[in-house]
Amino acid sequence: MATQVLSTTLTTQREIAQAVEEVFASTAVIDIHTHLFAPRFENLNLWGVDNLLTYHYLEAELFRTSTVRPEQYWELDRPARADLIWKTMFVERAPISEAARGAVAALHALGLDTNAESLEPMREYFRDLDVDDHINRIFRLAGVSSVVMTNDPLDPEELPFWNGSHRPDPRFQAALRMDRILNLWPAHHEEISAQGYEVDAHASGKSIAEVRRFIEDWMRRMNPVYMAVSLPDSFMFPADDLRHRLLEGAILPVSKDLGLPLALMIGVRRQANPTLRLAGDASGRANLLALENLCRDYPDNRFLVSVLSRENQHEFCVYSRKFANMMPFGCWWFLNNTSVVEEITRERLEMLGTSFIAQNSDARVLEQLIYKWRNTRRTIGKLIADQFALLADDGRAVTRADIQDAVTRLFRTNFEVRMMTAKR
Ligand code: FIX
Ligand code: ZN
Repeated sequence: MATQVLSTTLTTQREIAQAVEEVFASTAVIDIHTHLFAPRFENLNLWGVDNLLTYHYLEAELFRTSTVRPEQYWELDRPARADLIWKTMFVERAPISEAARGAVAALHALGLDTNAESLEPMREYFRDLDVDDHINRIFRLAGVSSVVMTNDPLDPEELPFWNGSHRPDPRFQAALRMDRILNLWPAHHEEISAQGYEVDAHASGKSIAEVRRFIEDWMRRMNPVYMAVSLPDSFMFPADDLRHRLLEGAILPVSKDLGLPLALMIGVRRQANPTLRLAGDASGRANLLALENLCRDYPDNRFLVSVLSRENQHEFCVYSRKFANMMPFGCWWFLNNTSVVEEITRERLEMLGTSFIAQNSDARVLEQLIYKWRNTRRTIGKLIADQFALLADDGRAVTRADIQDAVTRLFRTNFEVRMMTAKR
């Protein structure tokens, strides 16, 4: 784009809104947290209409809409589950919830008939696709340049794909996820032993040092862009518990020494209703004193932080103002709905300017990138335009370059530059 255009002052609200829309449309984002997998992970790489419709957000809504009981639903194979969801939630009524509307937006963007009664024509469309081309097309449609996966070194389904050499796929970067280690040690420590590390049920003796060695080895294998853990609403730090010992003795030192951020995703109540499986998790208000203690006592560590409860968001902004070693990211999961994104992102723009990572998709199925990023551009675009219109009104000349700079920071460089290259 010509410098002249970039430096032209935008005076009216309409000019500003249009510039934001254009800048946003031409800026590819980095999606810093997803559950997508590169094609080399074979069946873990989820795409296509049956996966799209059996997304756990939709499954949770199905049980409110249909009389089918979870145990009956789980007996069905995936296409039958998708058929049931389509019939109940898309054919028999208008799919107006955010997740249902999202599936419509994704299918529509691919030119598929979203009023169809049967899924067969859609299945046929996906059957003929070349996966690699399809990924490139979806990334283009979604305006995404790369995504970060969620990679668990104790996940038995994922493990086989990390053996041996593999060519890195620049579209998919790794993130080393540690939920099983930090939240479920009693059930999973033997899997660490099975990989050749001397750990025990109480994380005593050599265990902590061995966890450190385990993580360092996996760092070399995965080359992750950050380490991550989701934490319950009851999370506290410091605490007299095993998680504290693992964090203090192994995870925080590795994160600091390797200059790799630790992502803390706080506030999930796992399996509030286990009969719903993946759809059975809920959220709870957390005590963010834990964050204050961590960020203050570990000033040389960098933290990426997302908080699940809406009720925590204002104090989360306040803490972000206190600690430059913390980078807030995204409107996570139950927050990723238009009304809540609007509310909390406006608050963040007002309190933090452009010093946060505005959104990630959390996509589990490839085509979800289309609707999740479409929603984000639509909702957050308006908020950015509002801030710039107020700025113009208050007497500062606003240019397209200012807008480009803000969008690039919020959706690319706050991660790419501030988080990834600060120390490495
Ligand atoms: O822990 C997480 O990373 C969560 O995002 C998931 O576990 C959750 O199931 C999800 O997909 C939310 O969007
Ligand atoms: Zn996630």
